[in-house]
Formats: sequence, structure tokens, C-alpha cells
Amino acid sequence: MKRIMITGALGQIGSELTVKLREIYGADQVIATDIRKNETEAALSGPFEMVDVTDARTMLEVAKKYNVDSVIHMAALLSATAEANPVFAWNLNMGGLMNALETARELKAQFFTPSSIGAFGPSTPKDRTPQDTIHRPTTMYGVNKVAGELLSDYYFHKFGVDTRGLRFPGLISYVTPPGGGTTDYAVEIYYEAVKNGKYTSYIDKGTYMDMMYMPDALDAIVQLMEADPSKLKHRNSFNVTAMSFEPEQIAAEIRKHIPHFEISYKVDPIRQSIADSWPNSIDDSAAVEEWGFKANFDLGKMTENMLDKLKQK
Ligand code: AKB
Repeated sequence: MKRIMITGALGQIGSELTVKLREIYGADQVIATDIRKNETEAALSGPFEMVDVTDARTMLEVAKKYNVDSVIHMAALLSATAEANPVFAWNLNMGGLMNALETARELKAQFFTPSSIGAFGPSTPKDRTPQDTIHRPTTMYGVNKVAGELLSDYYFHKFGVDTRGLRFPGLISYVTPPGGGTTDYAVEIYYEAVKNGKYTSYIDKGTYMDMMYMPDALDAIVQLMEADPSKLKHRNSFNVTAMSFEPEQIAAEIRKHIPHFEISYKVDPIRQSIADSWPNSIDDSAAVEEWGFKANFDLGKMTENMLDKLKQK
């Protein structure tokens, strides 16, 4: 990766990834694109272009203007929003991906797009879900993610595009809040703990999902993109995880720092049913073996860091 275009650069992952890639590869080498502009570091610290990912022509023009050698396609709707707007989700998630893959093909660029634990479904083995297993998701988001993984593999085999991807768990960060995901409770809980000392969870107690702290997710993207291609048996996409917990466990960890913290429950049936269809925990051994994936933050270390940073904020 030398000259990189990011779509959805002002979103939850994009906003931090843009800044990190600019630190590594140089501010001018990372072209941030999004459908809107704001005053954040990602928008202001280097080149920025407005790109609606459903507009193939503009995306290609911007990629050509900067002569990019890598496309990182982040723009997409998350699971709960996609479930509320399935047709729009299909058009944005699949149309955007197709345009981004075509852009990479035209420029002979390397390509990354995230998949998700949402690519699994209720018939997938629930615990330590293997890398290669049954994919029958029951959400529009999951259907998009499975189709996206297959499409990315197709572009690799058919056109030789160097496509790579990660199946991310819920990502937790104090920088840009997520919007419309099922795992968002695990971010909101920290904000509410610091602000109000209590949180009402829309995900029920006993519901386990994989999670990861954002710095580990960003490192994983860079590491996978820089990995020796001859070592990759898989491409789209690798299971990656750092921890699996249920709401009571994150609450107990927060109580170590905020002893009066209280959790209560008002379960949202839609997000709960999405969570119930996903694995309890996934097996990331393929990522470990093929390109050396390693997460540095467990629940304890992440909680300490999240609460510190949010208190400063
Ligand atoms: C979501 O909850 O939709 C995302 C994901 C796990 O893909 N955070």
C-alpha cells in the first residue's frame, strides 16, 4: 500500500483508519472519501473528496485523479439499520462494493473490505465458529456480507484483483460512535457509565458476542494488507476476534472502576434476534497461522483504556 483511497472515511472505522494510515504512509498518500464532510481530523488532515459509493463514475474519477494503488472500501450500512431498510441496504452495500471492486480492477489496485460475524447464521456452529463453515445468515446485512465475501473472492480468481478481508466482531472505540449496529450496546455502555453511572441494555443478559477494541482492528487491517500473499490460503474473509462477553460481564468489569455502576435491561426484539443468530465466539486460528494476527486488548485492558479516554473527553 502506497497511495490509498478510503470510502466511508468518516464512519466508525474509517475515521480512525484514515488517521492511522496517514501516520504510516504519509498524509498526502491517503485519500479520504465520504458522502459528507465534517470537521474531524480524518476530513482535515489530508486529501478529501466527496464520493457517494453508488456513483461508480465519480469513484473511478477520484481513484484515477490520485492514481491510487489500494482501495479500502468501508462505506456500508450496519446490521440493525440494514434490517430496517433492506432494499436500500442491498443497493448501498452491494452496489457500493461492486463499484469499489470495479475501481480496484481498473486501477490494478489492492483491495480491502470488512466482512463481519454477521456473515454467520443460526445454523452455523455457535462456539469457536470455524473459519470455513456453514453460512446461512438470516439478516439482510449477513446476506450482503456473504455475497460480498464471495464477490471479493470472485474478483481475485477471475480478474487477479488482490482482494483481502476480515470478519470483524463488534468494534469498540471512544472516537467515532457506531450507528445502527447490533453490537453498539458495548460502546454505549461505556459512554453511559461515565456520564450517568447506569445503562439500559437492549441486548439481554446471557447473550455472548465477539468484540474487539478499535486499535486492534486497525492493526489487523494494516497487517493483513501488508501480509505476504504467498502465505494466504484464505482471502475473503478471515475470522478475527479479541474477546467474547455478555452484558453482565462488561458491567462487572466497569464496576471495577465505577463501583456504583448499574445495568438494567429493555430488550429490543429486532437487535436481540440478530444477536441470537450470530456466534457466541469465533475461532481466529486461520488469521493467526496465515498472517500472524494477534489482539492486544482483552476486556480488562480495553475497559480501563475506554473509561480513561472517555473521562478525558
Ligand atoms: C453490527 O453490529 O452490525 C456490526 C458488526 C458486528 O458487523 N458491529
